Amino acid sequence: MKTPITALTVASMFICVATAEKKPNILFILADDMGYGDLACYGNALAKTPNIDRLAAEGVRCTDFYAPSAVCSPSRAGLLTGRNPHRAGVYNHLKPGAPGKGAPGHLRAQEITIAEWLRDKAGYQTVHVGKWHLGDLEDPAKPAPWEQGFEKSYAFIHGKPTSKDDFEFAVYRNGRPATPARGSTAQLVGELFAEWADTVDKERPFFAYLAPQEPHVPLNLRPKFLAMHKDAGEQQNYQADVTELDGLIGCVRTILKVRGLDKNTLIIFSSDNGAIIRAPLGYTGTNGPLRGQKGQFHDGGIRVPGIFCWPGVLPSGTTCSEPLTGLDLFPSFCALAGIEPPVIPLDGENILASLTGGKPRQRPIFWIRDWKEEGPSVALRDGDFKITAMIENRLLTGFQIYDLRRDIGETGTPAAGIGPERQRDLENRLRAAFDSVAADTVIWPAKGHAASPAWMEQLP
Ligand SMILES: [Ca+2]
Repeated sequence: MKTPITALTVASMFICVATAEKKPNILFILADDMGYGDLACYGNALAKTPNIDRLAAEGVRCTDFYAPSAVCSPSRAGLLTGRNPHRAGVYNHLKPGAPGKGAPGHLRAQEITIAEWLRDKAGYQTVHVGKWHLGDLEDPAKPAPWEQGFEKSYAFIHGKPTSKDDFEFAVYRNGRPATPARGSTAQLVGELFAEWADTVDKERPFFAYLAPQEPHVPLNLRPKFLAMHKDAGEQQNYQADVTELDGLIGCVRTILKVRGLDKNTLIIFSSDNGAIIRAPLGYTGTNGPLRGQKGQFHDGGIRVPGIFCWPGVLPSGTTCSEPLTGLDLFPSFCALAGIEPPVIPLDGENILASLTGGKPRQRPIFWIRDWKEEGPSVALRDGDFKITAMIENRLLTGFQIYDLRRDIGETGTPAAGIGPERQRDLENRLRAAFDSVAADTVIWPAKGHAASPAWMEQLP
């Protein structure tokens, strides 16, 4: 599968970008709770995911791609801002509620999203379709996608099942109030994206952010997809959902092709966090060889599929093993659009050259996990190593170091032999990353769920 990377490959990519008559279109598809091992192209023998596999076969499949957080809301805040989610004031999953009653945290109006930056600095058309989860859509005090740089937004709230294979939705087409819709989220995202694509101005580049909710529970139980997985045992329901999501990727590529929008278009596919694997609760996602699951700092919570497909520009059928993160999308998209990123603390880097092995990512990747119940903790990936620690009274304790190249499953104390110097170096890098983000963390004036970081509440 691995194709040798040559300097020519990297050089030609930049020449293509630099000489493109038009800035490239960017289409970002984000699955919800999809695990590292859920796709055929990531080793799942039961998965039927031909469209995503084709995306990987025609592009770069990343083996060490990380979500900005182990749960939805902070991950999405990081993906859209290029900043550690704490800098953007989103520490944890945001609970909805009536206006004024939900979690006080949200993506603040003053945060710069990649959508508004591409729209304002590079003239992009911007569209969002699907889940938002960065502030209650019902609450006018919290900026909605159409107030965060998306010229067009079809945001929805996933409601109750109306039948075994049908769900009801409230869809906010470019604003409030919402209108009802039914189906699966993959189906709905496809239909709404097609509706938008009919209105697209072909003279302007576009940035599209599609956020279906498969394979997050509740799972769709559509007979057609269940029948395709009748031999999958306890994975039947889950893999049926994954296959339905896979159909959306095929549908979206057809929509682009039919309308002549497929050329000069980079497609990125990823997930907001790892899979839940607690089979007794009916979830049968898999994180492949990784330890742990959604919500955790073992790689099963944060390492996710990451595919970059741009035929003719990025090499096809290659893998990239450089540690990369969704925080990198913002600065990378800026480079593609030929603009500078905003002069604010960004935690992402332009990884276009890293995708083809041309240049390693420079800084370590850092996460804060802010669950009060289990105690706040931090993690950092630096080269082959990952270091984790608990936060107690704002000090880091209980360091664990893993050598992920030799021990992908984080099975024990594999970093034995690392040497005291490298160990101290990793601890210092972890402290420095924590101090940088802690000094820049947003605190909400209102109290309530996710109103302030758990590690800050430990202080007297
Ligand atoms: Ca999620």
